[in-house]
Amino acid sequence: MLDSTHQIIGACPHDCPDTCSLLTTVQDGVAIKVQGNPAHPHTDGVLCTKVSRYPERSYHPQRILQPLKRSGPKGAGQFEPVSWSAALDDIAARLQAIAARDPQAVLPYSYAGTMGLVQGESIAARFFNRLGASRLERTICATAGGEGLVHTLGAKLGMRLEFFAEANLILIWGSNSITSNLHFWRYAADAKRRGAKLICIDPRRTETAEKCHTHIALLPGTDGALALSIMQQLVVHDWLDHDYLQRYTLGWERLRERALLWPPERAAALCGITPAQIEALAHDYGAAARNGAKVAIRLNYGVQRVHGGANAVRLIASLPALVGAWRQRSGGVLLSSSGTFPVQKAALQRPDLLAGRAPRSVNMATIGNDLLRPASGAFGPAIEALIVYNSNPVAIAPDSAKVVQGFARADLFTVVLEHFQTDTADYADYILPATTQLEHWDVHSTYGHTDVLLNRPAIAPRGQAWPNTQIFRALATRMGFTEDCFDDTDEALCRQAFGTAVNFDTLLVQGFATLDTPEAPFAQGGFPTPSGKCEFFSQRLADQGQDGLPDHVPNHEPAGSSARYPLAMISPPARNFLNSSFVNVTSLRASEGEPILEMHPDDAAARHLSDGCTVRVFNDRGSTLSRLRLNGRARAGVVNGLGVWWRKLGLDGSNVNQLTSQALTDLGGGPTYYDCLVQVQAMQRGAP
Ligand SMILES: Nc1nc2c(c(=O)[nH]1)N[C@H]1C(S)=C(S)[C@@H](COP(=O)(O)OP(=O)(O)OC[C@H]3O[C@@H](n4cnc5c(=O)[nH]c(N)nc54)[C@H](O)[C@@H]3O)O[C@H]1N2
Ligand SMILES: Nc1nc2c(c(=O)[nH]1)N[C@H]1C(S)=C(S)[C@@H](COP(=O)(O)OP(=O)(O)OC[C@H]3O[C@@H](n4cnc5c(=O)[nH]c(N)nc54)[C@H](O)[C@@H]3O)O[C@H]1N2
Ligand SMILES: [Mo]
Repeated sequence: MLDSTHQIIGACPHDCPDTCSLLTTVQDGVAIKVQGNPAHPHTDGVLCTKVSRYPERSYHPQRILQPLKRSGPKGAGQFEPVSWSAALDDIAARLQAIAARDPQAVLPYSYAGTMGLVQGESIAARFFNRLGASRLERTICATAGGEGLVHTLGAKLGMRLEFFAEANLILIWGSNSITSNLHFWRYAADAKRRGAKLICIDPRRTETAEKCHTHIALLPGTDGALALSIMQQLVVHDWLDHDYLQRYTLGWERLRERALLWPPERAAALCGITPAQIEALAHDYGAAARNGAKVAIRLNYGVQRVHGGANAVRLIASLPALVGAWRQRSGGVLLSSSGTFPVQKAALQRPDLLAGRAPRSVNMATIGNDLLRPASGAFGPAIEALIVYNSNPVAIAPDSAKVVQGFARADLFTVVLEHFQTDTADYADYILPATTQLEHWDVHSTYGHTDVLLNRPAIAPRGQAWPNTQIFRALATRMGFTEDCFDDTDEALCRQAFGTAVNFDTLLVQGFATLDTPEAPFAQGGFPTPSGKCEFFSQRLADQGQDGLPDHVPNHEPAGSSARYPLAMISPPARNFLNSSFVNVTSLRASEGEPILEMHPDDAAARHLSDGCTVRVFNDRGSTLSRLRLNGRARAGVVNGLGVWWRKLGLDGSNVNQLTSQALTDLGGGPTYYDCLVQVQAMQRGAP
């Protein structure tokens, strides 16, 4: 007789560089446990707290398990059950009527609620291409840094994750690795045990900063100046690899000149640190490399959520070439490994279905303004329908007041595919129940390591939930889209994702497959840039009218530039949440407690504020309430508002994005969440 208990290998779907291999224990058709797969080297049998609670999330009593139709005013969150066929018939009819006027009035809005290539942009992308809907620029997270990297190294490539364990020095730059990249941290901790020095560069004293030997708490948005000043020191002390510079880089003379403008005194004043800190950092990096040590940088997206984010990444990504760190497999920089994967994007998304049309693009970071924009020659038609999947824009997009106003438009038709009634789902006309990772097929690339992962369903879909793919297939049928590609099954899509580049049988058997990548990708140059070199100077950018050479680009809202709003606010992730996912999982929300604002004791004393009081954080864009914490994590002049809470689970029905702006980054059109000035005051008794 078959044992009723068995284990299924899957993949963690979340937007995280670790992309873990999961082992789900199923008993009598019920997933009773999710753990890290011990056979997968990077996962090594270990999961973060959040994802080990995956069954609690999937069996949550508030899971949406049937289609729902709005029964109250927009945004009131009142719904009544409706059948799948009634919902799909009505949605298709509404979309057809809009598309008959102009299909660009329909906008998809999606991000990485699941990073799966199949439940992400496969059938959904085919559907919107066939319709001719507006395209969404998916900028919300990483495009500034991505552009910075591509214009320097040529692609989103870098050091292999596992080789950090052998490094002698690791700069952890703009990354709270213990929270957001735990399986990198395990390699860094290995290196530390073997004697490596760890240096954290982060305005916040994070749990990661605490475990490093040195913490440099610079002001937000000043990383470009710091990198230039490190370069200045490398030049002055001649800690340079002249041979590497000469053979494998482009534009050194010009960059050298610019770096010399940044002596430590100048940069330190801007960064809010001391010249001695910069000198010591440059010494740790440059002198060590000069002596043959392996110097590695784990850069993360924390640095690029400011006006000059892409330029900062260009400067930091240039450092390894100055000292020849790339010569060794345990030297260099890693921001993203996503360029490693030969994803067959055209096969999955079928841009040919556009049939020559070139619909306009809408930037997801400015959805607040764009939903409120009337039709115009420059913009095109007003947005009349919004189909949201794998994202919670009302909570996570910047400048919430505008976003909420846009979603509340009575004439906007909104469909939300979700697991839960999120802040965004509250504004839907229809909520369609989607399956979780335990219930569907998918295949994953990652941005933190170099393995492909397969996710097999562990349990049957709960209630009437459908995979995103099935929902878009059914809509395609109702819209009269008859192309064969809408019939592809999820398993077939998993096979198409990498074509022959990955052995699918290996994936089926062990759940992951390691790509064959070079150990030291740029040991002998070979950068995938137009020149084949590490491009300090980018002709491509110069041709676009940009500065061909990277520079320090000041924040839109520089610290200290406003008397009314004297504090810089950053809003990095809370450890037990994943963006806005998991906020509604009771055990995890209990660990976080309440929306927290961390402040330096001097800034608190100046405002007569004490630990634990409720504070109003505000600027011209809005205000939100938080619980004040004087826990030693905030530097003077900077407050940390940990994100991203569901608005309706916060203290006053809002969250930190009430304060963030829709201003964009220097390249890549990214949002500038960490470029935000505020003031803080005690909440007045009786005040609203
Ligand atoms: N637990 C958890 N894990 C996550 C996430 C989550 O929400 N929760 N988010 C996931 C996502 S979407 C992503 S994109 C990845 C990466 O996500 P990231 O957002 O890069 O997350 P962190 O690694 O926390 O890095 C942000 C760090 O940068 C710091 N920082 C803020 N401004 C600056 C600055 O101007 N300069 C410097 N040097 N540092 C700054 C913050 O204090 C914080 O410690 O992590 C993923 N992993
Ligand atoms: N203030 C501030 N704001 C931020 C950030 C910050 O650091 N500070 N970080 C930014 C970053 S880096 C990012 S990446 C964005 C992330 O923003 P989003 O990509 O919107 O991520 P989540 O908030 O996690 O919301 C994902 C939603 O997708 C749903 N989902 C998951 N799987 C599926 C599925 O298979 N099907 C369907 N239909 N739905 C699914 C989940 O239930 C969840 O509600 O937030 C950004 N917002
Ligand atoms: Mo992200």
